[in-house]
Amino acid sequence: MLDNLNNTTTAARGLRLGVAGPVGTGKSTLIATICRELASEYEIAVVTNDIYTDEDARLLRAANVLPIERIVAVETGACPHTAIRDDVTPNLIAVEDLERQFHPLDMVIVESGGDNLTATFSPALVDAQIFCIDVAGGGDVARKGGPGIERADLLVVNKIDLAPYVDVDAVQMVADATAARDGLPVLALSQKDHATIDQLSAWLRQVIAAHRAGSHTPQDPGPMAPHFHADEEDHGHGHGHSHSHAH
Ligand SMILES: Nc1nc2c(ncn2[C@@H]2O[C@H](COP(=O)(O)OP(=O)(O)OP(=O)(O)O)[C@@H](O)[C@H]2O)c(=O)[nH]1
Ligand SMILES: [Mg+2]
Repeated sequence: MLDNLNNTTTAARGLRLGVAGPVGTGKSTLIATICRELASEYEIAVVTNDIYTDEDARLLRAANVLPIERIVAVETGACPHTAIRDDVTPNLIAVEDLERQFHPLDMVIVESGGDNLTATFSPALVDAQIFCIDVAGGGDVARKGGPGIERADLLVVNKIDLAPYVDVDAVQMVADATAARDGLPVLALSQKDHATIDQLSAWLRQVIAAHRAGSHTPQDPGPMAPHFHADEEDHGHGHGHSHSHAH
C-alpha cells in the first residue's frame, strides 16, 4: 500500500534525471542535445552544478534550447559529489522550485559538476542517471570500472568521432563497458552522428514512459563496488555487500 502510494507520488511529478561523469566528457553538450531533440515533446528544465561558477548554466542558456528561466545554476562550493550524494538539499530545492514554477514538467535534468569516476547521484535527488565518459579520457577508462560505469541506468561512451585521433578502439571500449555492466545499457554517442542521438532520445522516451507508468524503480549505483574479503565464505557467489571499511 505504502509502495503504491510512493509510486503514485513519484510518478505524479516529472522524471528527475542526473548526468554525471568526469570533467569535460560532454555532459553539458549532451544535455543541450537532449533539450534540442525533446523540448517539443516534453516540458523540460535543467539544474547545473559548478564548484565556483555558473559556467554550465551559461553554456546551456547560450545554446538556446530552453527558455533561459528554466536553467538554474547551483554553485556547490565544494567537491561536486557532495552536492549530488552527501547533502543533496541545495539541488533538491532547485529542482522542486523549477517543478513548482513550471508545473507540470515532464523532466528535470541535473548536471553534476565534473568529478572523478566515483561520483554518482543519490536516489534522494534523481530517479535515473546517465554516467558519461569519453574516448578522449582513454580506452582503458571503461575497464577501470566504478559505480557510475558499472551501475548507472545508462552509460554513455561519448565523442566516439574522436576515437581515431586519440588512438582508441571505440568498439573495444564499448565492449569493455558492456562487460562491466551486467546487461545494463551502453550507448556510443557522438554529436556528429545523429543516429546515436536518436538512440539517446529513444532511451529517454522509454524511461519517461516507465516513470509515468510507475514501473521505473530508481537504483542507487552506490559509491562502493560489491566486493568480498578473503576470509568470507561467500567469496565468488556473486552477491556483494558494502560497509564502512573499519577493518
Ligand atoms: N568531437 C566531439 N566533441 C564533443 C562531443 N561532445 C562534446 N564535445 C566537446 O567536448 C568539450 C566539453 O564539453 P562539455 O559539454 O562542456 O563537457 P562537460 O562534461 O559538461 O564539462 P564540465 O561541466 O566542465 O565537466 C566541448 O568542447 C564540446 O564541444 C562529441 O560528441 N564530439
Ligand atoms: Mg558541463
